[in-house]
Amino acid sequence: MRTTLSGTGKTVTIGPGLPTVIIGERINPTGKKRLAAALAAGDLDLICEMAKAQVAAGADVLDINVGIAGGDEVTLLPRAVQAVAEVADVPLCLDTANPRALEAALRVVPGRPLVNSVNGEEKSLSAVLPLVKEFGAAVIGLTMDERGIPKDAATRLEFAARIVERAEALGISRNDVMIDCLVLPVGAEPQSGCVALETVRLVRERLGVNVNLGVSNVSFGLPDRPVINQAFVTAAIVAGMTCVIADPAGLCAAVRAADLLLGRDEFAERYIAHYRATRK
Ligand code: THG
Repeated sequence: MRTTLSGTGKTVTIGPGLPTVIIGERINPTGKKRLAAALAAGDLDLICEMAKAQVAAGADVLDINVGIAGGDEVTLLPRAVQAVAEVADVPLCLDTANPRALEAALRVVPGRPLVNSVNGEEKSLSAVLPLVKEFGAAVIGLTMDERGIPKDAATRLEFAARIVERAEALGISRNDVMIDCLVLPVGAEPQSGCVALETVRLVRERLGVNVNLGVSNVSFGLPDRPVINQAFVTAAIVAGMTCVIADPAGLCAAVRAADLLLGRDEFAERYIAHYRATRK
């Protein structure tokens, strides 16, 4: 179970026993007025600054989402990908629901990217997986379909199994499929943390694939979100999560500490390097 991604300079491997890979989530205009306005004006300076800041804060991979109301992602996503690749040498994660924008970005992205994402809906499977195959990328599969996110771990496992099966039928190795077990805000849905953790355990054990979560969603609407995210990321790593989508600024130290405690960071090398690189 090894997923290997590359950027212009760095190669990153995701897998059990390896340090947890952090995908920086900040290049995403959702809830960010200034970023949405910059993107609408075709200004890519802000996302380049966000890219550099996230790598400095510990991001191993950078997610790029440029979806704005009325925006043309087919033009904007490849431009954003090229701009970020000029200032950051890490692998990129192409975050779009638009298959034409995905294809345009796959044509220009350097190295081996991660596609974010495919889901269990037939329309998504048949549009996204052939592109993943054609461009030799890796892909995140969401445990949901057009009816939404199942409330229980067993049904989420069924969605995950279907995505892995469809990928393999097209010749995509299960090493290149990572399953996002999806976590809902615990403030609104009290069992959502437990269900996500149970899904992580089941998917790892039954399907033998890498597993990720967008952890910041768990704390949505609650005060002091970083402390909730830090507690949850530790629990998720123990449950078998091998990759996390998050803001590295608030989370990287907790990830490094968890990796250290779980024997994935010999002589505390990465923990100490992160401390030195980020202390004031
Ligand atoms: N799984 C996968 N991809 C994902 C997610 C996931 N992509 C999107 C999202 N979830 C992860 N990215 C974000 C981006 C922004 C925020 C949260 C998750 C966010 N935005 C604040 C808001 O909406 O209020 C604004 C914060 C700010 O200004 O800094 O919290 O789960 N595969």
